[in-house]
Amino acid sequence: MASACRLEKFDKCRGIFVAKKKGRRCTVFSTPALPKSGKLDARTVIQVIAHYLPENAILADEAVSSGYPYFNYTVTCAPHDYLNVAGGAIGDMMPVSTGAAIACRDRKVVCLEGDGSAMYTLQALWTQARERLDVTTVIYANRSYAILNIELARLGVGNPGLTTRLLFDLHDPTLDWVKLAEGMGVEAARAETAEQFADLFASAMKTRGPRLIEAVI
Ligand SMILES: Cc1ncc(C[n+]2csc(CCOP(=O)(O)OP(=O)(O)O)c2C)c(N)n1
Ligand SMILES: [Mg+2]
Repeated sequence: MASACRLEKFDKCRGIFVAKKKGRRCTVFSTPALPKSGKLDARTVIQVIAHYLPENAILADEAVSSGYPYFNYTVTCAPHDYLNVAGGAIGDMMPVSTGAAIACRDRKVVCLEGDGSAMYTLQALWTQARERLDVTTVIYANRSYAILNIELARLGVGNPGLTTRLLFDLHDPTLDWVKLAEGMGVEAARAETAEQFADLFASAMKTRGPRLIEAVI
């Protein structure tokens, strides 16, 4: 923090410090901690992202059922813009990230993408490679349309049959996101632990250009 900045109070509601700099009110952001556990899940993915996200990044969120921890874990992270899917739509955020990176060439774009949603618009990766766009895509590879199982439970379907369960399953064959991305000219790698994901994400934030990380959760 610059010496001219004087701390006033901690805003518990927003999780940020409020300070005064040259007589004007400003906020002070603190880098969120990295996760302690080696397990990779929706929570540890966003903890890593919140830790390394650079200031002024654009974060496009189509993490679907994995998206809920974003709001808890990013309150104190570097200020950024947040784009979210309009209700009921699917597959928006890979093209939205591509457009954001074209519009704002000097800003890092991070796309949080469910594996099922990604299948609707994965050709955006080819455009990102062709245009050398600075987009890091994180695929939440839960091998499922997980949200639809949640919706089914909300409808009171306690024990769906095998045929119904298979409709929401994305195994057999398992999608290989590393190969899919590499096949379109985008550098890619797979993470199965929080440490692996942290290394890959940190490296993606340090370098420019399209990257994809398949986070197996
Ligand atoms: C055109 C269209 N088809 C189907 C749906 C229904 N739908 C909503 S979310 C979703 C699956 C999302 O799967 P994924 O991106 O893997 O996220 P997860 O549920 O696993 O978190 C589907 C099929 C939709 N919204 N729009
Ligand atoms: Mg999924």
